[in-house]
Amino acid sequence: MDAFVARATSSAERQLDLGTEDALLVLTGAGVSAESGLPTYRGSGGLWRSHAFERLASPEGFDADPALVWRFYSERREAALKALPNPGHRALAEVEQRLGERFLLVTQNVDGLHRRAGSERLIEIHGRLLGTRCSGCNRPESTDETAYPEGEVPRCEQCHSALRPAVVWFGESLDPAHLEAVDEFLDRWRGGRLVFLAAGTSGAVWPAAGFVDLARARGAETWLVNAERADNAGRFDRVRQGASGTLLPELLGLGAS
Ligand code: BV8
Ligand code: ZN
Repeated sequence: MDAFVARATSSAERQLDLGTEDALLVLTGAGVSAESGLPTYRGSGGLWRSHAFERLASPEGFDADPALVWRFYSERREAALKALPNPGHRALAEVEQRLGERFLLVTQNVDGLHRRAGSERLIEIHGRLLGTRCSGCNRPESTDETAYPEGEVPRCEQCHSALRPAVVWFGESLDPAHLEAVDEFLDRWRGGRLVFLAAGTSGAVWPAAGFVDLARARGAETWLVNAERADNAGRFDRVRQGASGTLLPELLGLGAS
């Protein structure tokens, strides 16, 4: 039977029933922020002003037209600052309090809503929208909520190169320390009940799309909560189709908050 059409039957099936001895690794994507009013990458056909996301979110795109890329990120900063965490974000912050070091949240989202919901055991593997760093020198990354006016490209006070959003672009490697932290967490808790839960992600972007396999390799139970069929759905033991704002509190045994 195709896991994707599986509908929750008994309450045990409906909930993860995480005990204090269990460990939980969560991976989230744009779908978790959809109910906060932020567009997903797939949702908008992957286009912004008819430019492909991957084109704008790339070093080549920035070199070709830094002002256009800054307009793209400035609009997303404005939207992210207006948005509020939803029950899905809050459920993950709450279960972190319960599980402590047996919990780790890895997000592909750069919108900052997990942090605003109170998540601390959080790794933003694709960076953060509300951060800026230099494209030319090792100027420390700074928090920056500025939405730069059309045509403006901020410059580095140290080397005058163009500043850029502190996100990981397509073709750029993730921080190896982040990938190590995922491996360490899976190795540390592989002996007991280890659960990998992915939510609101289409499984289209690597290496994040492969984390389910890293978890399976350690004998983890793998769950997916997603509104539509995900590219890697077949690699999950259990799939719950629906809105993360509803299903995450339910799955984690938390009343809707
Ligand atoms: C790298 C930051 C070394 C910027 C982002 C292996 C195979 C094929 C390709 C590759 C590969 N390895 C590397 C690549 C290349 C590339 C890649 O994966 N390309 C894809 C497109 C094929 N990966 C990279 O370049 C990575 N770097 O690997 O470096 C290297 C380099 C080159 C070659 C080899 C190795 C860097 C990837 C990171 C890029 N930066 N973001 C920015 O945001 O502007 S990725 C960005 O897009 C997001 O961060 C996120 O990761 C991704 C979007 O995916 P999702 O979050 O899953 O969102 P999506 O819209 O797709 O899906 C949302 C889902 O939610 C949908 O299914 C929908 O049904 C569901 N949903 C909607 N509403 C709800 C919901 N679910 C529940 N509730 C709801 N309410
Ligand atoms: Zn600089």
